[in-house]
Amino acid sequence: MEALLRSLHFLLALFISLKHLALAQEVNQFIYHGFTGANLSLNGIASIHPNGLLELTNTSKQQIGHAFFPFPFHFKSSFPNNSRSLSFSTNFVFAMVPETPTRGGHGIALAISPSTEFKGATATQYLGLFNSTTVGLSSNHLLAIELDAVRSPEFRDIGDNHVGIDVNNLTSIQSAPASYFSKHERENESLQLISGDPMQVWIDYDEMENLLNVTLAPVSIMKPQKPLLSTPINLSLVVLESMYVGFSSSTGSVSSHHYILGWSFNKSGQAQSLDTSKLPSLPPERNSTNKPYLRIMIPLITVSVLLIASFATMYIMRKRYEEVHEDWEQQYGPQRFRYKDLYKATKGFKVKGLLGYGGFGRVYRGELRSSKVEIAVKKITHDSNQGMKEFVAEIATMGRLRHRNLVQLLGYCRRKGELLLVYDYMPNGSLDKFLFCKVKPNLNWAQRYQIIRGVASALLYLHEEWEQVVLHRDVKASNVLLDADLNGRLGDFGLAKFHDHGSTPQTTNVVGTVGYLAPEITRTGKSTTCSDVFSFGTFMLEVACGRKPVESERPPEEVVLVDWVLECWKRGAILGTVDPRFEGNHVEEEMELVLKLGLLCTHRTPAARPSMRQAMQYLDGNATLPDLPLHGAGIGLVPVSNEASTEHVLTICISSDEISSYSLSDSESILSGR
Ligand SMILES: *[C@@H]1O[C@H](CO)[C@@H](O)[C@H](O)[C@H]1NC(C)=O
Ligand SMILES: *[C@@H]1O[C@H](CO)[C@@H](O)[C@H](O)[C@H]1NC(C)=O
Ligand SMILES: *[C@@H]1O[C@H](CO)[C@@H](O)[C@H](O)[C@H]1NC(C)=O
Ligand SMILES: *[C@@H]1O[C@H](CO)[C@@H](O)[C@H](O)[C@H]1NC(C)=O
Ligand SMILES: *[C@@H]1O[C@H](CO)[C@@H](O)[C@H](O)[C@H]1NC(C)=O
Ligand SMILES: *[C@@H]1O[C@H](CO)[C@@H](O)[C@H](O)[C@H]1NC(C)=O
Ligand SMILES: *[C@@H]1O[C@H](CO)[C@@H](O)[C@H](O)[C@H]1NC(C)=O
Ligand SMILES: *[C@@H]1O[C@H](CO)[C@@H](O)[C@H](O)[C@H]1NC(C)=O
Ligand SMILES: *[C@@H]1O[C@H](CO)[C@@H](O)[C@H](O)[C@H]1NC(C)=O
Ligand SMILES: *[C@@H]1O[C@H](CO)[C@@H](O)[C@H](O)[C@H]1NC(C)=O
Ligand SMILES: *[C@@H]1O[C@H](CO)[C@@H](O)[C@H](O)[C@H]1NC(C)=O
Ligand SMILES: CC(=O)N[C@H]1CO[C@H](CO)[C@@H](O)[C@@H]1O
Repeated sequence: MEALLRSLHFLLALFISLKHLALAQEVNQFIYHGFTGANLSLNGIASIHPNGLLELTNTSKQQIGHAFFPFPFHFKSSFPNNSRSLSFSTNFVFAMVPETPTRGGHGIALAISPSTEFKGATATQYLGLFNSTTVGLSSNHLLAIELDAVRSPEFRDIGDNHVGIDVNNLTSIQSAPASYFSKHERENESLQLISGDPMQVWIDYDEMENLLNVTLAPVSIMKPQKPLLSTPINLSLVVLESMYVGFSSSTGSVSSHHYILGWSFNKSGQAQSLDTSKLPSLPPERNSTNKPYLRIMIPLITVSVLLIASFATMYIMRKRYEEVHEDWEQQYGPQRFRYKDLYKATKGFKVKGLLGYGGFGRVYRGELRSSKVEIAVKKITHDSNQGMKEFVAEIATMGRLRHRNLVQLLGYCRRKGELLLVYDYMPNGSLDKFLFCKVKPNLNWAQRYQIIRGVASALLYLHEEWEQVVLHRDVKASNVLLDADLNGRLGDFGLAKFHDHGSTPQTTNVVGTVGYLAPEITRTGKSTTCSDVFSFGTFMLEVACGRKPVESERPPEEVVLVDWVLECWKRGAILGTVDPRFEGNHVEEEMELVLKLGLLCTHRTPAARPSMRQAMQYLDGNATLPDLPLHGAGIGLVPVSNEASTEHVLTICISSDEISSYSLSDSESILSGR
């Protein structure tokens, strides 16, 4: 019984060993679509995912991963007649998913080696195959096909994205940049090893040809006709009889996930093609379109870009709408406009809305969004804060002035280096355009007389009817604006004062406009109601005669309007100065009144000028113009002459081209009343 059992046991053992022998002899080919349950010899950090994906390395630094087929293959047949003994064929699908999109390493090598153990092998550029002492030794008996993603100068790497054939040594006997020959394009298409996309490699060696071919292609492409590398090599000088095949991979200071998805090997013929549909998929977040950093980074980047953009917008908006506020301004709160509102009202101070270049700045047309009120915004640039407090106080005062012949000042706004004044919008623009530009229609006498009276009543209001005396300082046709009903409205009041403080006036103490300036201002530098009356006189003559106070292109005796009217009046021909555009359609009495009042107002002696109340009365016909001889009417501007008695001569220097110097002659013009 015991003998029987023993013999049975023996038979069983024999059977098993025979089976093993048969198995060992059979194994000269294999094919894996994924490695689930595969009996691979794994080393280092290599592992097989549950879905069959073989991960040689993860992104841990300075690591090695080995995965070898557990049984050796016979490379040198003991039967010399076996011509295929050295030939082999293999193909596999790999993927390198770098830790950051552009940096990964070091690479994967398919190795044919006498052992599955690589004693002392190091990571990084040694790919887990050698170390610095073993590299290059012919005793290694090692053939490797490297897929190298890092350039190692010591091994004369051609770049950081190449395929090479290594024999015992990491200095490749041949290498080429990762690429494949495209049948359609009939040219080489380059590939990025660390793109994260699966790629296929075919390695074929034919002992008879003595050629080792390496071919690379994206996984979706059939095997290209032309190999990437085709290297003559006599493997019998390299390999031993029994050799293992497998993969070695390493990471360095840069790392990638190195994956093998499928592998086919054949020692006795052409390796079967892999069925790419049967391959395991890469970890979802790690395939090319859904890289982990992208999954996190894309929303992160999007959010940060949005944040930055909104902060930038807010910053730009804040910058754009930035204002200057000071504590002392709080009392003027109601008159303060927000810059943002003015910016929007004028559509960003577009050139299209530019109404003109006023006395001290540009004037823009706009419409307040909230109230739909049409406004004109005057932008005054100034470079100092000096006098700003006083000026704003004055503006606040001006804002309280109410008269139908004044352009209403609605408020102000302050920015760095900029002051904005907000006025009612006057649709018909300034009077000088009507008087001197032929584009605007002519104004008839009734309209002009109405305008003169309007301006006179505004000045009367400023001088006498308001709680304080307000000097305009710059009465002239271009400062008279016309509303929709062509009523004259005096604008820009009080601004001359600002001129005093800020910006860069050409004359520091003389304020006003040449031709409208009362002579005493040039002596004293002081404005008075009388000097406003003088300017008003000039303005009246301007409107009646339809010409500017100084027109240098006219005959010498006509250059200065006041003098010309005066001379004509002396000759009894005052109506000869009337604007020819009336074509005689004017009321002679009114015209004469305006011209004479103009002369009276421009009298050289301030005291001889009427007050605005008197002027108003004359214009309303409530009082008769004094029929007195006028002494020194007119500013008497005549070209400088040597005969003029110097003690009474005052020279104003004006930076104007034609008229650079005038003297105020003291010649007493005796006007005989008529
Ligand atoms: C890589 O794999 C090794 C071994 O499985 C593990 O210890 C390590 O934590 C992994 N590293 C990363 C970054 O996943
Ligand atoms: C796996 O391979 C080893 C040799 O590396 C062998 O000893 C073991 O029996 C094999 N296991 C199976 C299940 O094939
Ligand atoms: C090679 O020789 C062995 C024995 O010498 C023989 O069994 C085998 O059939 C031969 N193979 C071929 C391909 O000729
Ligand atoms: C390289 O590996 C060999 C074999 O294990 C070992 O003898 C040698 O010391 C190693 N060299 C270095 C530099 O690690
Ligand atoms: C490795 O190959 C290169 C190039 O053929 C050679 O210069 C170098 O000496 C080799 N290394 C060793 C250790 O033989
Ligand atoms: C394609 O690449 C191979 C190997 O690098 C090279 O020999 C061949 O000339 C290239 N062909 C073209 C069309 O660039
Ligand atoms: C290697 O490539 C060359 C050139 O394309 C070809 O002639 C040869 O048959 C190939 N050899 C193998 C084993 O694929
Ligand atoms: C390869 O090398 C072996 C040994 O040196 C030699 O016998 C054989 O003829 C060589 N093969 C070729 C194709 O040169
Ligand atoms: C190996 O090659 C033989 C002969 O071409 C073929 O019949 C067999 O299917 C191949 N096996 C594999 C796994 O490639
Ligand atoms: C990425 O992974 C998902 C899920 O596994 C898969 O559906 C998709 O096809 C993969 N994309 C690529 C380009 O591999
Ligand atoms: C002029 O007289 C009219 C009526 O006599 C009067 O209504 C008006 O107020 C007077 N104007 C002035 C400025 O006194
Ligand atoms: C003469 C002139 O241009 N009058 C215009 C003044 O403004 C109003 C309102 O815009 C226009 O209707 C007039 O034609």
